[in-house]
Amino acid sequence: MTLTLSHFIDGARIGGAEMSERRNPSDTQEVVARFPIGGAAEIGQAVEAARRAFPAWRALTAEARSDYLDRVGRMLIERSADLGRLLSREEGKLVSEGVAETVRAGRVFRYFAGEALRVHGRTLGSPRPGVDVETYREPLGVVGLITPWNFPIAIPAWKSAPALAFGNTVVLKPSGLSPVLAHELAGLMEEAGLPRGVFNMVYGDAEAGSALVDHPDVAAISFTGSQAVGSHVAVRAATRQARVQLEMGGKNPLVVLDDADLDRAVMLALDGSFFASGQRCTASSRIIVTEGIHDAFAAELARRAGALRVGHALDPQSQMGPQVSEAQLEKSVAYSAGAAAEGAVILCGGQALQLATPGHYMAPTLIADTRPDMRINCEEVFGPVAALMRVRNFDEALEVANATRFGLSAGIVTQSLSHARRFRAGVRAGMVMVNLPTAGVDYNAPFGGVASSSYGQREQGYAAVEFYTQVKTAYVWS
Ligand code: UN1
Repeated sequence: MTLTLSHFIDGARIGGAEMSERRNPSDTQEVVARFPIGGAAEIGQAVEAARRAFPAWRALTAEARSDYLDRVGRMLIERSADLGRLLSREEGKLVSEGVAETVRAGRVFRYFAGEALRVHGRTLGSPRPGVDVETYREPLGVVGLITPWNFPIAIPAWKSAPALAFGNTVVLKPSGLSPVLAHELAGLMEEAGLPRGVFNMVYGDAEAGSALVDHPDVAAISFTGSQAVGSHVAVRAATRQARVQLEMGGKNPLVVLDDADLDRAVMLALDGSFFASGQRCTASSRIIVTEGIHDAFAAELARRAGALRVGHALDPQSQMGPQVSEAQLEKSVAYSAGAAAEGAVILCGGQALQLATPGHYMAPTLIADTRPDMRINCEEVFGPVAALMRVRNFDEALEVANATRFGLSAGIVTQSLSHARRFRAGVRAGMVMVNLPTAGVDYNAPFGGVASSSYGQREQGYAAVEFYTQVKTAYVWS
C-alpha cells in the first residue's frame, strides 16, 4: 500500500503541487509513499505558525509541556511494532532495528518529559549591597531541525523533544529518503493534543533547507547530516547570528589489542561495522589491530561477516538489510574497488548483490592491509565496509586511531585496564567505548564529537538544555 503524505503546518495537513516518491530499498518495485516537496513558501508558513504559537507554548507550565511529551513517548512505545515496520520499509534497516529505534525515540520523549521539569537557574552573590542576582534559562523561540534518513524517528525525536520540553516551537525538515516516520511523528503530536503551530513539519530539498537556515525568525538550527552540507549551514547561520549545532560524519576507529577476547572483539566489529548496513555516523569503519591477534581476528571477522544473511529488511531471517539508495550502494562499491586499486586486499564482499527482490544490496565488506593515508581510511563511506589496519603495539594503535579529521566515537577491545584508561584519555573523539561497539549510544547521555564530526553544543541527555535555552541574568534592587 502506498501512503500519501503531507506537510504538517499550523495543525493542518498541507499537500503540494510537486510530489516525490519513496521506494522501499529492499524492493524497489514497492512505492512506500508519495509526499510533497516544499520550498521557501511552505517553510515561511511553518515558521510563521511556529512564531505565533511560541508565546503561549513558553507560557505553559513545565508540567503541562512534560505531559504532552510523555503522551507522545508512550504512543511511540505502544505502537513501535507497526511504526518500526514502516521505518524498516522506508529506510531498509532490519525490522528488529526499526522497532528498537522507535522504542528508543519513545524513551527519548519520556526522558525529556522529565527534563522539562528540571530547568534550573542559579542565585549569585552580588558584590553590591541590596542587589539580588539570578540566572534563568529561557527558550530561544522557533528552532529549525534538519534531520537525515538513517535514523528516521530517533533523530527527529532527540531534537524535537528537548526543543519542545524547554519551551521552543519547532519546524522539522526531514530527509526525503525517510519521509514516513516524520509524518507519523507529526500525527502523534496532533493526537497528543499539542496546540497548533507548536510542531510543524515540511518536506523539501536544498531550497527548503536553505529557507529554514536563512529565515530571520528561526533562532537556532540543529542539523545532522553530511559534513559538506553542515559547514554550509554553519556559515549561513553565523551570518545572521543564529545558534547552530551540527552532527556530521565519522571515521570511527575500533582498536583491538592482543589481549582482547577474540569472540567479543569480532562481535563488536560485526555490530559496529555492519549492523544498520553500516549506515551510522558512529559505525566502526577503521579497525586497528595489533599484530599478535591480527590474523586470527581478520580471519574470524571475514568468516562471520561473509556469513551474514543479507536480505529484505522485513524478512526475519535477514541479518543485514540493503543500503538506503542506489547512490549509496554505488558509493560503497566504488570505495571498496578504490581500496583494492590502492593495494588493499578484499577479504570478503566488495560487490553489490542481486537477491530475490530488486533492492540496493551490498555484501558485507572487509578490506585488509590498508594504510591510514588510503582514501578508504580518510573519507566516510556510510555503508557496510570496514578497513583493517595492522599495527605493532598500543602506542601505534592510538596514533593511527587519531590520524583522522573526524572524531565522533572511538572504541577499544582489551582486558588491560591500563591500556583502556590511556586510550580513554588519549583518543581524539567525543565518545569513547571500552569493550563496547562504537555505535549504539544511550538515549540519556550527551552525544557528539570533536573536530570535523560535530560543531556547537552537545545533543541529548542533560547537555541538550544548553543548546535549546539561553541564559538571562536578572539584577534586582529594592
Ligand atoms: C547511535 O550510534 O546509536 O547519524 C546513534 C548517526 C548518529 C546517531 C548514531 N547521529 O548515525
